[in-house]
Amino acid sequence: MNDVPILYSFRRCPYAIRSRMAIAVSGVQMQLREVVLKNKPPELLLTSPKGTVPVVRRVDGSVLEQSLDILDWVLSISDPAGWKAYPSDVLAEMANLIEENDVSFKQHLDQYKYADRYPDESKETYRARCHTYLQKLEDRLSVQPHLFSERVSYADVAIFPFVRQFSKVDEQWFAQAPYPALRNWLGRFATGDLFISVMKKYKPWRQGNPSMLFPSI
Ligand SMILES: N[C@@H](CCC(=O)N[C@@H](CS)C(=O)NCC(=O)O)C(=O)O
Repeated sequence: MNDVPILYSFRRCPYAIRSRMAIAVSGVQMQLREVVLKNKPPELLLTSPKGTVPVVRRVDGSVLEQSLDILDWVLSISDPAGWKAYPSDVLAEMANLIEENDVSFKQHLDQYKYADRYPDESKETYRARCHTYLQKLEDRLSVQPHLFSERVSYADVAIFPFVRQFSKVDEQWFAQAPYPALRNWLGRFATGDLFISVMKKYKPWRQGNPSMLFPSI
């Protein structure tokens, strides 16, 4: 199996979900190693000492330690749905929207999700801080079905798992929140075959376990 890249992943991690979606759509096959974050296998830490997932170890031994690098790599090999088939100025706009997600929205999301760990402010205050970004997404989605056009892009896939996390913090609140287009977009992704296929459960990997090919054939 030395000729197949290795993916260290954690099922519910939004960064890992975006990577698995891109890997699955590209068809670039990997050996999936499901990780328990509280008990990381030494092989992961040897491959990438910073200890976050997702991580890909390529066949030549080089390591990708950032989810977006994994997306870029597999889509550069195969991008059958044209997720990155956009003009360079649009790709730059996508990169900005993703960066805002990964930097500020993610921070507000964590504070909202784990509000009990951040007693300085109320859960509602943390949720309100998520609004500027979510409204930006809502504005885009109220004029087109996906963030940058009629069809799915790299940005939709990179951002969707985080909006999903937001929606799950208080599902009742989200169901009546002022984000109808965002809800619709989220619902289409969350019930789509691609997302469902990448959420399959795998047992945590340990040295000596048989390799699990992902996407499975
Ligand atoms: N910038 C990284 C972030 C990855 C990340 O933070 N992953 C979380 C899980 S969602 C993690 O592995 N945290 C380490 C831990 O909880 O020990 C990426 O894009 O891949």
